[in-house]
Amino acid sequence: MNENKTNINYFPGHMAKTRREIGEKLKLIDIVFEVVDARIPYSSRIVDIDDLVKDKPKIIIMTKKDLCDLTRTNKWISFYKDKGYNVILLDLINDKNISEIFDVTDKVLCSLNEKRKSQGLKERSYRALIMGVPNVGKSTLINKITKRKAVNVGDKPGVTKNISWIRINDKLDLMDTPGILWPKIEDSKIAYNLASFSAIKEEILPIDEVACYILKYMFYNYPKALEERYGITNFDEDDYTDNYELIGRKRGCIVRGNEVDYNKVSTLIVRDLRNGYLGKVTFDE
Ligand SMILES: Nc1nc2c(ncn2[C@@H]2O[C@H](COP(=O)(O)OP(=O)(O)OP(=O)(O)O)[C@@H](O)[C@H]2O)c(=O)[nH]1
Ligand SMILES: [Mg+2]
Repeated sequence: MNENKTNINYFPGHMAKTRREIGEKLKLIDIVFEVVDARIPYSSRIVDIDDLVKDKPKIIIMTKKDLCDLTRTNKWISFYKDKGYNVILLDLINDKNISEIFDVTDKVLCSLNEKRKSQGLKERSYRALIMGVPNVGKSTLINKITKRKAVNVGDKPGVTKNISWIRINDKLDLMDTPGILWPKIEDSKIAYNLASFSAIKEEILPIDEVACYILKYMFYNYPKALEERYGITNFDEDDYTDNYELIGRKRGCIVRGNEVDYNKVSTLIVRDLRNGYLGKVTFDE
C-alpha cells in the first residue's frame, strides 16, 4: 500500500448528477447542513464543499457521537469553531434533544425573516440542504428531525438515490441528497478512512486492504482495544499473518481443516470497527 497517494477514480455517474442538481437547487436554499462522521471529522468533509455551495451559510453537523473518541473529536470541533464554523455534535440514535439544530439555524438565519417583514412580506420557512459523503447519517438526521421514517436509511453507502424535499413544519424544509464524493481521491489516508467507516464501497477499496489499514491504525493509536478484543500485543507491519491467525482463532473465523479464513477475518475487523466493538475511535488526528 502506498502511504500517501492513491489514484482512486471513484465517481459514479449518480454522484456527478447529484452535484449538478445541488448546483441547480442552490438558489432555493437558505442554509447547508453539512453532515460529517464524528469518527473522521476531517476525512468525511467534502473537499470542495465551499465551491459547491458558494457563499451559503453552513452548519457542520457531526453524527455518531456515541462511536467517536470525544477527546480527539472535540479538538476538531474547536479547530472548526476557531475558523468561524457552526458545529453541532450529535448521537442520532440516542440523543433525545436535537433542538440545537433549530437554535443554531435560527441564529444564523434570523435576518432572513426580519428582512422579509421589513419588505412587507410574510415570514417563510427556512430551506436547508443536507449534504455529505455517503453513509454519514444524512437520512437518519432527517428522520430524527421529522420524528418519523420520512426517508430510507441503511448501514451501507448509497442508500439515498435521489434528491427529495421533506417538509418539517412551518419553520423548516429539508432537502435530502445522496452521498457524494469527488472525482479523484488522491490522499490515501482520506480514502482509507472513508472506506473504514463505510463511505466508499468495498468494490473500490478491497476489504482486506481496508482491514489491514484499520489494524495498523488501531495498533498505533488504540492498542488497548486491539489487545482486549483480539489479544494483539505485537505488530509486524510487513506481515499480518500472525495477527490474522490470532484474530481468526480467537473470534472463530475457521474453515474446514482448522484453517483460519482470512477473508472472514477482514470482514470481522471492518465490522467490529464500524459497530464500535473496537471502542470509541477517531481516525483523524
Ligand atoms: N451509532 C450511530 N449510528 C448512526 C448515527 N447516525 C446514523 N447512524 C447509522 O449510520 C448508517 C447510515 O445512515 P444513513 O442515514 O442511511 O446515511 P446517509 O448519509 O443518508 O447515507 P447515503 O444515503 O448512503 O449517502 C445507518 O445504519 C444509521 O443507523 C449515530 O449518531 N450513531
Ligand atoms: Mg441517505
